Amino acid sequence: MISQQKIEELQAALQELKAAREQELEELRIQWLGKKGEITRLFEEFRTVSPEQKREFGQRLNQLKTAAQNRINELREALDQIAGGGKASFDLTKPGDRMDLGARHPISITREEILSIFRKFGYSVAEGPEIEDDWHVFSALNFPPEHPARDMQDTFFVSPGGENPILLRTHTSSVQVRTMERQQPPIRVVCPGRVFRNEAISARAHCIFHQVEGLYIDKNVSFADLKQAILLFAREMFGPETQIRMRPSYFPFTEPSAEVDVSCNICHGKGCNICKGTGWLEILGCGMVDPNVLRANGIDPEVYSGFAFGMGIERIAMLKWQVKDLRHYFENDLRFLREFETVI
Ligand code: 2NM
Repeated sequence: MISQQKIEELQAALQELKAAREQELEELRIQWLGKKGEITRLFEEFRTVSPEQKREFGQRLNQLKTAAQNRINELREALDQIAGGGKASFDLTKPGDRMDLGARHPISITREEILSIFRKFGYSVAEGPEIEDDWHVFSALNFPPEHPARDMQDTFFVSPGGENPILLRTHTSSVQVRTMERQQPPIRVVCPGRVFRNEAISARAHCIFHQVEGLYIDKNVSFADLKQAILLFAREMFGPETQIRMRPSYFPFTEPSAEVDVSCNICHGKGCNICKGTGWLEILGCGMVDPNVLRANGIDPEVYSGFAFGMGIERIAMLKWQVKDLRHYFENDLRFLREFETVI
């Protein structure tokens, strides 16, 4: 005999049904709606119900059947959503989406090339802090107290004022000061890193850029040694035919000082728009380390001498790849970065 209670029990049980796989769902469907299923069996029993009860039980039974069908459909949809439950709802043979491949930044490529040339010459590589104090950036490098580089116009101060203000380094020479603090000559070191100058941003200047500076101190180091080191570097970097020329210059930390040009690797000296018709491109500054710098860093200038040089990585990279605007290096436009995908 079908009781109302039995139908209600089944209604409630419907809500508890769960299926984690397609096969479980099929078993539930057979159990509830199949030919030998629970509900089919109730419909058979229904035939024996007295005529006066038929109408009411018939209605309830039909409601139960519809609810069971709905519940099974609900479970099927849920299974389809979690990737089909054995029957994949997506095409497993479809090729994957292409992933964007990263490439090395031209500044990193150039820095590594510069460093590997100097490693070959026997230099070691040193790095140091970007946030520095006045001593390591200026005083130990023979910058007089009133030197304009110390001005707020040129230098970013973290905490200005006092004996030894904290600031962002304007060159990586500060790392060479730290090397001299730690180590007596012979010293052969190159220092790559980010430097900061309070400048208006343009095609040729940026307030953040990258440098490699070098320092060589030993007994009897001469200007001829400096010139040969720079010539060998230039030929490794820009090709064996490269010529250099030196023009007198001034830096607080070197005396004498020079600016170095390389022969234009585009027109080979004939004159083009890259070298502005001169046949020469400026690549770095250098000089013999001022005795005041050696003395300030505990090295006896009567015993030792040395040379130093500094170059901007952006500038070297611009010459190498004819990059016309420095801002490209900082904007991370993929169209620019992708040009270097195949370089390394
Ligand atoms: C330059 C040009 C000339 C330089 C000097 C020193 C140190 F620490 F020895 F004094 N480091 N780098 C130097 C000299 C840097 O950059 C254009």
